[in-house]
Amino acid sequence: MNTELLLGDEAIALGAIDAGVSGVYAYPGTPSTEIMEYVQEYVKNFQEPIQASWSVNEKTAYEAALGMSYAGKRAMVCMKHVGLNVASDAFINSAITGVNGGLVLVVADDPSMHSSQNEQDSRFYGKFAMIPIIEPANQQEAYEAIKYAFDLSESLKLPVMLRITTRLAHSRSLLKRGHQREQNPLNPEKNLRRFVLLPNNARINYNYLIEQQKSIIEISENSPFNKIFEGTHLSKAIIAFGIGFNYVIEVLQKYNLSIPVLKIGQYPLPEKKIKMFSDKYDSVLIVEEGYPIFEEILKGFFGNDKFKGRLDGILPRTGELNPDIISNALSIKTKVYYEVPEIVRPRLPQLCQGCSHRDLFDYLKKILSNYPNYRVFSDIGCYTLGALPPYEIIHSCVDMGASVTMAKGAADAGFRPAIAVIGDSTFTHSGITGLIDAVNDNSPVTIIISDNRTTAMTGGQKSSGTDRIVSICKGVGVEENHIRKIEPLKKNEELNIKIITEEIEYNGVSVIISERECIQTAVRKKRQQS
Ligand SMILES: Cc1ncc(C[n+]2csc(CCOP(=O)(O)OP(=O)(O)O)c2C)c(N)n1
Repeated sequence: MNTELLLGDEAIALGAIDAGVSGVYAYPGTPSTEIMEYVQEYVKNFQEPIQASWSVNEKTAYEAALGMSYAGKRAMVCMKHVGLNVASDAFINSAITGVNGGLVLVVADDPSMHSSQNEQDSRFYGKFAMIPIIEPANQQEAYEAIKYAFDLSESLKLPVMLRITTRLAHSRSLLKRGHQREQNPLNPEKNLRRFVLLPNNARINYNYLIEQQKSIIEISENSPFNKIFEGTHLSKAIIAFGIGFNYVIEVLQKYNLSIPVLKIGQYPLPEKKIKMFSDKYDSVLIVEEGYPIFEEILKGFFGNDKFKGRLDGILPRTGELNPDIISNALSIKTKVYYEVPEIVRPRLPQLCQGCSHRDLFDYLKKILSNYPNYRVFSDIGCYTLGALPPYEIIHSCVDMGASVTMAKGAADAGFRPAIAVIGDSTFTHSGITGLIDAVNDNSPVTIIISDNRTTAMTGGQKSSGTDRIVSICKGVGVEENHIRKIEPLKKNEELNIKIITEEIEYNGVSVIISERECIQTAVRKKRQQS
């Protein structure tokens, strides 16, 4: 057995490789990105026959994994929590079709919104789809949970979700590596109707999924991830979920407390185990990283006040937990280890010096000062920082792709000029369909694709449309003479302002592609060459 020092994300990647995965599909998103990066590096270094490619978005990633599972092989699909909103159609329906080869969905939630628009809790989705969820408490468990999840998926013929959060994804720990097993052979689904969700088949499958629930709960009752840790306290106990267990154990050990703990790492909830455990105590602290989903269920409609947690303010309602928060909930006054000096104040993030988005925003600021009451719809990527000083030139960031369609909606309302700013990766992720809507209605919109030839925000992964953005726009029907390319450099300012102004004045769909390589990627490439 080897020992490795790995991030939670890397532990998952290695877990999948060792579990005999044949395909890993993903779209980048913090804090899940390093899973695919590790697999790709491993495949490159060890020539493993594993398909490991970035998909154009989370839905295509999920569907590719489902196709691989249909063919009988094991597939893993990885995304951040909001990515599951994009993949949710495929995800929910895959619980109705079921799977063939093991299919594991890894979804990384971001409580406290370190790099996200919200802190939604993916366990809701798992419950919604009625499939098992595994929530590891540490890196070793994450590594082992992947094999367990593949086996569970293959025995139940259902997708299995593995839910992690930022702190586990992005912290390192030593772990013991097991053996690498063989991949599955090709063995396509034999039941030719199972994956055809026509109403007649879907009803049969759905009823079967409902029937399976009893046995899925029974598996949870006996799961190695759901375990009681005895303690001597007679009236107080803790139920700790996922990484919450890590925080709880740290506090109990540090302060030498002997409070009984029920650790939950597999859902649906093991109802009998929870009842048997909590019946013995007057007060049970519920430690969930994320929404108080199960606290609410345990409290019940009339609010059983034995269960305490985020809903009654013992723990904060929002944001990430940590050992200090748990200590306070257990009425332990914790020491502040360090004072943050006055000089250290949070600073707003900034675009890099030399970033191509900067020049574009300089142009837009100059052009739009001529339009009273202007608004610019935008999207998610480095360019979102254009909402902050010194630019303050963009006015929306909702979900990937929304810039194009929101600009269209505003144009439909009569708002002029209706401008969208979107990055190249976001454009191929989910901007293209909105552009087709705009073309179909000949909406007066100006779509500016700020193409830095990479997915910069998440660390510079390959962008699906590089070198093909013009042909994509042509292909979806934008008139050729209203697809304009500019190179955002100081020396081109006059020409670029003229081009952008012409297209803003045009009463139809126009696309401006502002193309210059991300400064970080350019520097990295240069370093590799020297
Ligand atoms: C549905 C969803 N998936 C993934 C992400 C993570 N994410 C944020 S921005 C972004 C893409 C950024 O690339 P691009 O649009 O090319 O802009 P750049 O950062 O390169 O300027 C990604 C993958 C997200 N916020 N939402």
